[in-house]
Amino acid sequence: MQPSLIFATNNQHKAEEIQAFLNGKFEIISLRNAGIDVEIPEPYNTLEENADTKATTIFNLTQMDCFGEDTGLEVLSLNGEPGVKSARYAGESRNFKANIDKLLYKLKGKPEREARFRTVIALILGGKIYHFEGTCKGRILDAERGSGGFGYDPVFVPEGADLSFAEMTLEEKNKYSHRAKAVQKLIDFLLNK
Ligand code: ITT
Repeated sequence: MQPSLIFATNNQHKAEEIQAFLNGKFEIISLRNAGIDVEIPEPYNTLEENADTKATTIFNLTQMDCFGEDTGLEVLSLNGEPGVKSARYAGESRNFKANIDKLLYKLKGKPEREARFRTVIALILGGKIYHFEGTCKGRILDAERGSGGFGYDPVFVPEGADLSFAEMTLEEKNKYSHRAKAVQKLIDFLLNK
């Protein structure tokens, strides 16, 4: 029998994406469904350390197998910004629209639009910690397109696609996405254990 895992996130969009990707084949329990209401800190300067903190916070509360993930958008011509600061790029209010406006302002007039999303998952299984990474290369648009998804999705077009992530269904986004790739590695690891 496969273990049930708690997903240490307060971001419902992430939980929905992963549920759509797993398509019922694997059980994960959201913090909401586990009845856990906790603010998870992410104070570090690397995705790895923040992912560890999310998983460890929930493990310490529940003693159950769990995973957390941290994701950043890394823009080449901005030296990897907003990166680990993606959620708070335009300030502590963590406002998606303000973050996009700041990004587009910084890229105004720049022809170089190359970027990638990077997700790091930290899994705690049997008290041990494991890491899985997924990346998705693409480019930043000049203006927002689409109303789906979350975060920077309206301004990101993945390599090999014409639509922005916000113009895609969850299933389409999962064909390209950093998060889906990291989750696939997590699943492969669990199935081969
Ligand atoms: P948890 O820590 O509770 O998981 P969070 O929203 O704080 O949720 P992150 O720190 O990993 O999660 O997110 C960083 C930000 O990066 C997030 O708020 C979005 O603005 C952006 N982001 C992450 N994944 C994204 C995706 O798939 N598409 C677009 N933007 C994304």
